[in-house]
Amino acid sequence: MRKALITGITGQDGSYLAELLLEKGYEVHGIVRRSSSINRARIDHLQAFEHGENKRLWLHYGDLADSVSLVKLLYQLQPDEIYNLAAQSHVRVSFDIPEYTADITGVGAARILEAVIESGIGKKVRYYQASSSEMFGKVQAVPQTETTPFYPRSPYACAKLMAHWLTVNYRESYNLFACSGILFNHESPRRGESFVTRKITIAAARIKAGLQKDLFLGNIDSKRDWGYAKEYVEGMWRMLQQDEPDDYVLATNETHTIREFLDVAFGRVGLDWHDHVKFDDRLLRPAEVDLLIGDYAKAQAKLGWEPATRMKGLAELMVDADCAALRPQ
Ligand code: NDP
Ligand code: GDR
Repeated sequence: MRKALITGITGQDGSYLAELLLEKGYEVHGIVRRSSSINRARIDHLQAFEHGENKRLWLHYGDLADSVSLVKLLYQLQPDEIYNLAAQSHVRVSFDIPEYTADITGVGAARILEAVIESGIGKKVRYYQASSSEMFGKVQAVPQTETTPFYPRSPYACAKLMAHWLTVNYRESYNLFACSGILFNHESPRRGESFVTRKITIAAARIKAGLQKDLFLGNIDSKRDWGYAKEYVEGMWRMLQQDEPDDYVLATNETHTIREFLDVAFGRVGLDWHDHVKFDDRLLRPAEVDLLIGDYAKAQAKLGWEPATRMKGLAELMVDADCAALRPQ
């Protein structure tokens, strides 16, 4: 039975990836952080795998800030695959806590890569790094590919760039099977509630239900390439099944403004967003990423991966899920 370790298993992508790997028959281990209240809602439905004779899901306390616990865990588990999804992943917040973001999102990758080497599993393990289209930042070319120059525009993007280059560097220095997935925005009903898509779909559902009146947003003119998270974790897995490690863009090759996302989301519940959306300048970023659109041709050719869900279908399925969650069970 193949064994995988996921950092960030309690996050959006971690939960979908855990599901996928369990379906594929893996033994799955996840690192969870200690917090004062339990924060495992996204993986609660997998509890059946945590108990009984067929136990295949283990959760371990740990933190990307704690090197020794990482080395110990890797040494004890000897995983076949590691997916490093943990991060302080909010771009706006990274301007408020840049040092912490650099430490977890950037240096965290150094800690886990070094733990791979120190624990002696470097020869057999396959490593996935969750890199981001935010690394492209200030537009240098469209659509963005694996060879488009990077120009990060936030402490988050700078930290992700460090993690990306460390992944490339450990691959070249130690012959590690290490891949960097440069993923464009991907969303789902499990998306964190402070990211713009989920903030919008929750608001559309609540306003329709009479529970909320207004929605405060920042810049609604930026353009994003939005895909469906459930499909993107399949791409992560495929990267680690290749003969050679490499870096890949996963995207939809479509871009839309936040205004367009608002049109679809509010339209789904028969509302006009212009009647409800208000501007709040506290939600602006000191530097913005104006336009992201990704070319996934390499992933299509080498991994056989392509997205099935585009912005419209995605916004609709998210609104439907948020409406359903408000109905009495
Ligand atoms: P989330 O913010 O939903 O999840 C982040 C995960 O990291 C959570 O499980 C969180 O734990 C964990 N985490 C945060 N800090 C630490 C720490 N110090 N030690 C251990 N774990 C920690 O992110 P997503 O699932 O959306 O994204 C997954 C990864 O992919 C992230 O690295 C993100 O930056 C990157 N990415 C995401 C994209 C997207 O559009 N979703 C696009 C490109 C890259 P807790 O639940 O306790 O907070
Ligand atoms: P992003 O996603 O920064 O692209 O990072 P987010 O949804 O936070 O912002 C997208 C765009 O929407 C604008 N915006 C707002 N954003 C938020 N969060 N809240 C608002 O109220 C709001 N109003 C307008 C933003 O300015 C921005 O232009 C996400 C994260 O998942 C990263 O971890 C990941 O690496 C990238 O996607 C790819």
